[in-house]
Amino acid sequence: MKKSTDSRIAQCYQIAREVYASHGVDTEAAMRRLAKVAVSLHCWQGDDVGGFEKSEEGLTGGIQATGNYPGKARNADELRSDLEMVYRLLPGKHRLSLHAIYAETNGKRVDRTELKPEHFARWIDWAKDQKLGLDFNSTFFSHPKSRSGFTLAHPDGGIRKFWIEHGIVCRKIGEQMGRRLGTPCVTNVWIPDGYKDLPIDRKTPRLALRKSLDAIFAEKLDPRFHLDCVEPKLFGIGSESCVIGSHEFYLGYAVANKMMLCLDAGHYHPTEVISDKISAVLTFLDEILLHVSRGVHWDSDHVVILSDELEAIAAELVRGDYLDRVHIGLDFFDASINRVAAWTIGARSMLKALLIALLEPTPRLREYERKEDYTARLAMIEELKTLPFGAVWDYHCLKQGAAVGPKWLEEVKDYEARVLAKR
Ligand code: RNT
Ligand code: ZN
Repeated sequence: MKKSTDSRIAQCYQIAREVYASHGVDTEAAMRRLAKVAVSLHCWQGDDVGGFEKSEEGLTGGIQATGNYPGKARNADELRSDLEMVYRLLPGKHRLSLHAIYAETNGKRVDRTELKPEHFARWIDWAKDQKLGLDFNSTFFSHPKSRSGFTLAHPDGGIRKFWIEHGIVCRKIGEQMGRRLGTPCVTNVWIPDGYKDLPIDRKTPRLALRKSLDAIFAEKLDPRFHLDCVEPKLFGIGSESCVIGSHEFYLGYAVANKMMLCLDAGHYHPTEVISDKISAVLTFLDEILLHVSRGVHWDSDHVVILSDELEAIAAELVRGDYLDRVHIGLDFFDASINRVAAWTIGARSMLKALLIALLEPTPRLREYERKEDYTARLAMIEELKTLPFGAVWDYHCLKQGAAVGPKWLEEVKDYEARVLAKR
């Protein structure tokens, strides 16, 4: 049975290969390139951005994971087990993005300013064992000292100092991750600071944020091990009128300080898209991070699907030859469906979008554009959509030893019955 399915996949692929070849596209080269792309999975989909701190604080910071699907990971071992399941279902070798609240402190209360690389030793050992690279995020929310909704831009110098120290220790942790794993760790800073209603003074908190960031990033770290990144946002729940770390703020900061900017697909106006921003910001920045997400009305964090915008993002990365300058991370959290499936759907969609982009006969489209033949450009973009991309995707998954087609869902359902349902 397995054998005949495999040979059917191979047959379909042979036909698809010829179809793409007739458009001047080398499917083998596309699959080779895709196999080298690492997507950084976000650990926080596995437990609704809960983390393992012993605190009653709950999730704050203007983000929300809605739903109460059973089986969420309750500790790091469960989270790692869930992640192993996801990685098995994906073609290629990928990364993991951790948040500071996922520290393992042996049951001890360790405040955010006291965190050290040793609190991530088990994560690092595991990543080494699994051959995964790690990325990191400081956690500026879900903490008593962020209750007012302000952290690095807080009017109180003492509170700002606390969060500055947190930012500093997180860079040290990220640097250790990079050193130990031999691949640079991107440490991302996102803060929730903002006002629900119209502020009188937008200037003072922005100046304060700039100073706080300068203090966090004062020490230069070796880019072979560690890369700094800042993430802007338009609004959050409870910060609808003004977010201090806005797009313009951080774009300016990243350019001025030669560091990475994170573009989160859910952090802009509803018709504003990050696919258009990639080439703009990469004109001035060496590297960027993406938080691939999906905004739906007020929510910025729905599970990623193969949407027009996802295809557009991937197309930009390929057309602009940006794959080596863009770190692809995922950022969504849905507690209303099986969490392992949510990760898998999002990550596989990202990889599919990249494969579609890699299978594009870009030189031909470019030629139409150069000749101002916009009729042919639009016509071909539409024709390409129905080429047999699925046959190449299936074959790629087969060759990479990943689940083919919806088979992964059976594996997740089985894992759910065996493991998740017993939590
Ligand atoms: C919030 C940001 C941020 C978070 C994670 C949990 O709007 O997108 O990246 O989602 O840090
Ligand atoms: Zn994000």
